[in-house]
Amino acid sequence: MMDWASWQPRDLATLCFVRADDRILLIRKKRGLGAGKINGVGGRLERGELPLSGILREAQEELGITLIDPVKRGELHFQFLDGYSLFCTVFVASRFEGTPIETEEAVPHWFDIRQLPFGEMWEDDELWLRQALEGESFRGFFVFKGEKMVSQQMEWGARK
Ligand code: 8DG
Repeated sequence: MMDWASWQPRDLATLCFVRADDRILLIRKKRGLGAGKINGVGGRLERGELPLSGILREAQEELGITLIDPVKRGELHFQFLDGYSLFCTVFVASRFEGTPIETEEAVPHWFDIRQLPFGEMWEDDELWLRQALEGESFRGFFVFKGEKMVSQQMEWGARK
């Protein structure tokens, strides 16, 4: 059993899911943790960087877009059995400026929100992504062995 109360993450990260009507903007990640997978934009924070600044920077670096008013929806806690650990703040945004372009880090893809590509995403995403897009807030606690989720716990907050 994990003692999440005293858990300290090695790194901090962010994610943002851009929703426009019935579509969601995702990326195919070309490198880093989760390379090859489909995910929201995001990445690890730089030293001293706040989650909001980090997600704005990542959206710019990965897709060349400027997020407008991303709203925090969730917090993800990942413990990997090799010792690595990561805390991730999850945002949802409904507007952005610019046109998503392929970069060295990512390829943009739009998906219908009723057909999210969970088979190509991290395993935990199916537990919270639909709800996050509907405006629920959440905290997730996950243990991974490599890319395999070995335990999960979800906590739900108020619907906004
Ligand atoms: P790099 O320099 O290593 O290339 O990139 P980075 O920007 O420092 O970090 P990254 O490798 O892109 O950071 C990992 C991203 O993956 C970060 O946005 C958090 C995200 N991520 C996990 N685990 C999971 C997960 O289980 N589900 C989802 N949706 N995202 C995850 O690390």
